[in-house]
Amino acid sequence: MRFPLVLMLQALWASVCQTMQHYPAAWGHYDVCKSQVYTDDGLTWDYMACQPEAMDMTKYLKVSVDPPNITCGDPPETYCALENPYMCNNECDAQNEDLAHPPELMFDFEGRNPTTFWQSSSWKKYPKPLLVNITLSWNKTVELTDDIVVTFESGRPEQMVLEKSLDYGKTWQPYQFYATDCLDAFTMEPKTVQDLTQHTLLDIICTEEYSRGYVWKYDKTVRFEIKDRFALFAGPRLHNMASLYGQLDTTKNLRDFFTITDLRVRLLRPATGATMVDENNLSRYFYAISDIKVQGRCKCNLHANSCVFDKEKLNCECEHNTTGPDCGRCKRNYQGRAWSAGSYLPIPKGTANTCIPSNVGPVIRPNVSSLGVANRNQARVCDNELLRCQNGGVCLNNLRCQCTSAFTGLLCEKPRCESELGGCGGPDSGQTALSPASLPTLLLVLLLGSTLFREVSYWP
Ligand SMILES: [Ca+2]
Repeated sequence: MRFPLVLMLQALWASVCQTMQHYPAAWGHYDVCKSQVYTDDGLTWDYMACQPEAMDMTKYLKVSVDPPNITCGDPPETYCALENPYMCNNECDAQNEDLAHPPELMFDFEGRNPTTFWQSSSWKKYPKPLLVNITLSWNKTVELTDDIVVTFESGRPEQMVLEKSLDYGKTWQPYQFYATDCLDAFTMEPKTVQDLTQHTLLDIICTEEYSRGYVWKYDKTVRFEIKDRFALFAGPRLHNMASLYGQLDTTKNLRDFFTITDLRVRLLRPATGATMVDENNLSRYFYAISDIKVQGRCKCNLHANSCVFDKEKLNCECEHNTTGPDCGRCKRNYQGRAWSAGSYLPIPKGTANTCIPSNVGPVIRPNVSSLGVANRNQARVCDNELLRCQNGGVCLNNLRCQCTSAFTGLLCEKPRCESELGGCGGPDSGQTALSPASLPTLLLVLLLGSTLFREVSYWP
């Protein structure tokens, strides 16, 4: 009875493997950190490079606006429409919830009508510049995966800079300059992202694309184009992510370019809609932003596939015996070799570069109080909750199964008597690889594999 079942499973496994070869993109997700595989030595863990899914990062940020009193409404103020200086009935009052425009309204759920937005005081101190910094802080390294999009409720500013920090706001670098006239504002030649090449991808440009006149009432967004930059390596529809991953892996500058801890929008000059500022109607000039989109993922150095928001902070749930907010170091007792980030290469599963025990072959001291206590970051051979040692075996410190006398193998899956008698082929024959006791585990492996079939909807 056993033989046909073995053949059937082998055929199933072969077809699963074959199918997966046709879906390399699904593997390119890097969404699994480890899986159990069956080798001649029994069940062992196979470790892979892994990363959390991309998500809406605006749910996890702290926003600050500087100068602090620049938000409108304290004292209450009225505004004129930019298009019509005689329509001055828009009111802002910080004390009245319906008329207040606090910074949080840049990150609330959009889709309601009318839109909700943050708004600055108007340009009452003209000709002194109306300067506002909006800083978004994650207190965590984040890798951007999609365009940053700022949607204005006012006219788009005539001059602004988007900046980034990689050291929690200590130092700042420009990401992109925006102006109606780049030469005049920043003495930079105007460019667009389409002018960039693989060799100039890291160049900081000034663009006039997003600052054109307020008359285009529906041109409300200012964009920092992440995907167009990815496309320089991955192709126009990002179909060749392997090429991008390969570049990210080998070029630290490129990786760092898309990595941030903070973003800062520096608003330098509001929309005026004309060459002259109308000094009699300064209530026309202000900034208002209804929405800011930032998509990204926690940077976990390819050592975690999830990131949790706990105590107001994002933290990677580190695997591969690593620890720290970015899985940036080896755990205690796992410093057998220097820490190293995981690698996207070779495509598609990458290299985990796990931390290994300080003393290879850790001394296991069975300790009654620690039996079955799961250390969630540790590489587990067995687990009393999920992957129970079989045939009466007991899991010791998640590191090995203590088998009863009749069984052997990593999970006590091999009948000892049969192997001694030569009846079940012995542990080295390979026949035991599909013994009935190991079938549930093989099915688990198949099940895990099948979860990787999901289609890629956007950059992973
Ligand atoms: Ca809003």
